[in-house]
Amino acid sequence: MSEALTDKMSVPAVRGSQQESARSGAEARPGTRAILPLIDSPADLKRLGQNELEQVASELRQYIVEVVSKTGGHLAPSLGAVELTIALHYCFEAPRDKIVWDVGHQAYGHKVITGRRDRLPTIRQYKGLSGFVSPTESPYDAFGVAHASTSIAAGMGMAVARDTAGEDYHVVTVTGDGAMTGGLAYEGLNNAGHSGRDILVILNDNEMSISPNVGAISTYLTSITSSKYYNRLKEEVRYILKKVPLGVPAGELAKRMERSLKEVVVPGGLFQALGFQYYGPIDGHNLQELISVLTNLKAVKGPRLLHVITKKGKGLPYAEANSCVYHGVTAFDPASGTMTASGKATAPDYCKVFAEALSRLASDNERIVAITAAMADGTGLVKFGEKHPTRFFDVGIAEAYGVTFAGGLAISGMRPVAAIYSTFLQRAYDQIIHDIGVQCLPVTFCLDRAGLVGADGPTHHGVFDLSYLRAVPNFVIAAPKDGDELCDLLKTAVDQEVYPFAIRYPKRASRRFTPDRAFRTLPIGTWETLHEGRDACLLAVGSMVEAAENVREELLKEGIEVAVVNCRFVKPLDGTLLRELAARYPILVTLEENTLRGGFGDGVHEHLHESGLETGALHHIGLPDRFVTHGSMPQLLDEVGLSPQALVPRVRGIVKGRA
Ligand SMILES: Cc1ncc(C[n+]2csc(CCOP(=O)(O)OP(=O)(O)O)c2C)c(N)n1
Repeated sequence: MSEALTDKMSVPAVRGSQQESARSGAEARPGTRAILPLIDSPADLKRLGQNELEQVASELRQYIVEVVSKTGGHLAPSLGAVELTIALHYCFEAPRDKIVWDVGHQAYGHKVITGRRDRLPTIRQYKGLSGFVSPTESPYDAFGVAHASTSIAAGMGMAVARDTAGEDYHVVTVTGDGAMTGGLAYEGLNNAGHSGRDILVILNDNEMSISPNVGAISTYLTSITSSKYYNRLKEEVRYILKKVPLGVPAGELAKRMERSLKEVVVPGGLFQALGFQYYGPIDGHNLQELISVLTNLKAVKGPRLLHVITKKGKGLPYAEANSCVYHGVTAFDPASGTMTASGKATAPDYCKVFAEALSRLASDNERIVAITAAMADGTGLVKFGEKHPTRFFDVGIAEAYGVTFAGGLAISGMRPVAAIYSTFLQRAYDQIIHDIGVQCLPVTFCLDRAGLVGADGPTHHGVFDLSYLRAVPNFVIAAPKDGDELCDLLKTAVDQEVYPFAIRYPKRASRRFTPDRAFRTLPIGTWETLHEGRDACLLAVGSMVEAAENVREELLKEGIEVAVVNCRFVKPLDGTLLRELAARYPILVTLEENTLRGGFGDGVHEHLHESGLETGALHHIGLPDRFVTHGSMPQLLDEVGLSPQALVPRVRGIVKGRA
């Protein structure tokens, strides 16, 4: 432990677990020395007694609140996992033992315990800690994660590698009940259960995905937690723990705990049928119980699943009451929970425009249905669900299923609109090709968070969709320059019955949105010349139209005249206009917030080349062939050369022949 860090931490008042647990009596008394500043690694935890561990839990929770109230980030998931995090690091020997998080947004406590306490205030900031879990950041981060439902698959890979090498470390996954709605989790359970390998899956069940969890699995888990088994176990464990305090090695405690756990295995449970020994459910905020059970489960062999019940947002009354809102937050006032407004937008976000437009279109067309994969809030579809409950489907964290489900709806005459973030649609690539593209089904895909997303970083940037969709025959791909055009594109998409149709837009203000305006149908494959020019023509897609107009303004001051074309259809592109522009302008510059590999610029190049036209004067601006880090949008745009201050000299250089 570092002796230098013994000062009492100043932290806001947060309800700690010990207040729930009269037994522990561990509430830090005023004047008590803080312990968290002494925890530099899990080894430091192992030297603590029960009361001190309870105090660490309380301080950890307060520290997370203190930091996230300033930085923003994922709050409620991490607060819910505090005791579980401490118990895991107390019982297991990470990094030798592998603790594999799922999604990783609940791992702020894990970061603090594993030597990153002082850097937590840099979380999600440029060059700071990642908001998720990444082996490049720490050896304690066993596997990189941010998309859901991967933990069991990754853990199984580690278990097989361990067995192959004849080693003997533990593999423990921490998998949320939301993550359990993803098919990949079941592929993992299926494989692990059959293999008989030693793996411990901890099901962190807080009954919440981001929104309340959905589907039969969620109902099944609730039926377990409300069953007599849970209550019996609770009583039994409490009884044993009362009699045998923590710290007693093996012996009586171990024997009695094991007997109790075996007795409460849910008969015929789903997990048992999949080859897992099921244990629990247990209270995920009772440290003593967690530590006792985990200690005992270390000695059990084979695939085991421990069902742990936690409360998302634990300790902060407003976050507990509204964990959906406090799942991910901007900076907020810790006393009241009031979040700081993130700037004054002149127009509503694209996601809000999309939701309003879809509701309007659905009122006129009963065949329109909306699909989300556990992102009802993020995609703006909550209101749609309230207005059209029978035409709204939250399929859980199941993007692949959602896409094929949309295919089934479309082939049966419905007009499905699947609203899925660009980054999460990557999960469904085979479904996009096999179930939608090949059959040319008129499914509308609305890809929110297209382009760079800022603080969530490389796992979440939506910068591949133009490339991965452009490769699929039959797809129409479009990107609006503003909110009004998003409405028009959406109308165009749902009114036609011929093609799969993808519309991508960023998480940003929509520039212009005119409520109650009549939507227009746009001719598919047409571009729009916004400004004529002389020296060059900027071919801009979506978010880059505004950037191109800004470049034009700036360069006009220097006597350089660049045209700006809104290339709202990336596929099919406007071949007639493109060939005309290629003949008219000495320089063409494509601009896109997508990787340059296989993106819009490549499409323009292919078209000119296939038309037998010269491509020498064609330049591309877009994202580089590397994963872009996390940070604020201005920082990231600057880093990749797409910020206004970077674009102006880049285009000037191209026009003047210096690029
Ligand atoms: C493939 C994928 N789709 C959607 C998301 C967005 N997402 C982030 S966290 C989350 C909910 C996860 O719920 P759970 O696993 O229960 O963890 P909890 O937040 O409740 O701790 C969702 C849907 C994601 N990370 N990955």
